[in-house]
Amino acid sequence: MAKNPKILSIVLAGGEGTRLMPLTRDRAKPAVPFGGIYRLIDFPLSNLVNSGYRQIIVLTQYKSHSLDRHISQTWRFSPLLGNYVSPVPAQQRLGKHWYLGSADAIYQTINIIEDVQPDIVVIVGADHVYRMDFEQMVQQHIESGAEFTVAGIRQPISESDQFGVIEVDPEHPNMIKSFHEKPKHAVGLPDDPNSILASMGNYVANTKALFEALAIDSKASGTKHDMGGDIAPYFAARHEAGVYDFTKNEIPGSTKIDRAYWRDVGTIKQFYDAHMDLISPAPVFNLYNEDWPIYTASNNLPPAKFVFAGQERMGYAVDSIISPGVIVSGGEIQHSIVAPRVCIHSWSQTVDSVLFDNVEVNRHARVRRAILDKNVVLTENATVGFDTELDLARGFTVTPDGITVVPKGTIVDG
Ligand code: ADQ
Repeated sequence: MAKNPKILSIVLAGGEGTRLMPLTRDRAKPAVPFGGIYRLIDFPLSNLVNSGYRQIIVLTQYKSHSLDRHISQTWRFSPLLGNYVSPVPAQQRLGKHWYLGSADAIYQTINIIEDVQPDIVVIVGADHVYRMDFEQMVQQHIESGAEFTVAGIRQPISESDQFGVIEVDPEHPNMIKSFHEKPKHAVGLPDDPNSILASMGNYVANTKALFEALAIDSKASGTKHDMGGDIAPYFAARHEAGVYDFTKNEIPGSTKIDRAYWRDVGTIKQFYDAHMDLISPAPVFNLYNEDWPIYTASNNLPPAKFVFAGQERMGYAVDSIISPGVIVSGGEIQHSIVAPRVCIHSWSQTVDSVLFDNVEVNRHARVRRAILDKNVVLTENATVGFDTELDLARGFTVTPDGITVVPKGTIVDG
């Protein structure tokens, strides 16, 4: 390995995100808005950039228009220094089909990777909320001599069917003994039988070994051409896979509370809960850490404004995140995340909710425990989140935990 290895980062951004429907009806999952002003992809991209990795390709596929637009408008570097974030749409380079899985996505992009000639590739998913310094993982990868390293974090054993489950080699604690993708049954950790060590879907690989693995996988039968399902187990079986313990990752400016925070936001419930994490008084995930900023589009909007906070009407927000361009005029917002350009009118109530861009809550309307997608309008006296039967009858999604999701552009009548 060269002393200063050349590193290319690859963001896997082609997932369909079916479990986030209807938020992914018109947009790729990595383009789903998060935390008022961000898109999900801003988290992995900020992590890479803050780690010092600025040669990045983003593999896109489904409904990638708003994702491509966001990347090209927001993630532009001066080409002078050779830095770039390039969206790469599905290539159909090796046949007239879309990517079969995340490994196939990389395999079909090999010519683009070869042009860069990296020694090491850093491969990250695009749908998690966390901070991570990938440089620390790369260092361990190089020192361990592994060909492929997987980042791991403990998760409850009850969720083992949602993750790649890592069994560590007891004699070599930095190496993986076996890797099983989303097993129905898993064995708990020796020191904590209720937990497993889950793959975070982030990998560091030596390019040459990865290309060999992808070539073998492309010809194999019974493969899903998936990084977690096929490539990680391939390296584990050859005793060439390392594991990086995410809890060791030190982020400048992070506190004990928000260190090792990692959330998969693949379902509506997880997406909603991760939002609520942002507004807890001592935040479990601190957006205000200026030593490790999360970057996004600067939108040139005016500041948020609050008017009519008299006794008769209450124009206020508490325990909430309020974005630029919002007008709160005589209505209440409690424990909610409010995106840019939202308009809250008199005598309305917004509680425990997530409002996307340009939502309008008109007079006397009430919303609780709901996610309102872009451009949703609640007309006067409309309610959302109070009557499950009514919400379902109106075509909204209601999760088993009672979170109502109103699709983009819906006019909800009172
Ligand atoms: P999943 O997230 O279920 O599990 P997958 O659906 O392959 O796996 O998504 C992984 C990443 O790849 C996502 O960022 C997704 O957007 C992207 N992706 C999926 N298909 C793609 C394609 N065809 N082209 C481009 N990008 C694509 C994975 C791992 C598990 C691990 C969990 C952690 O497989 O082992 O535990 O992530 O959440």
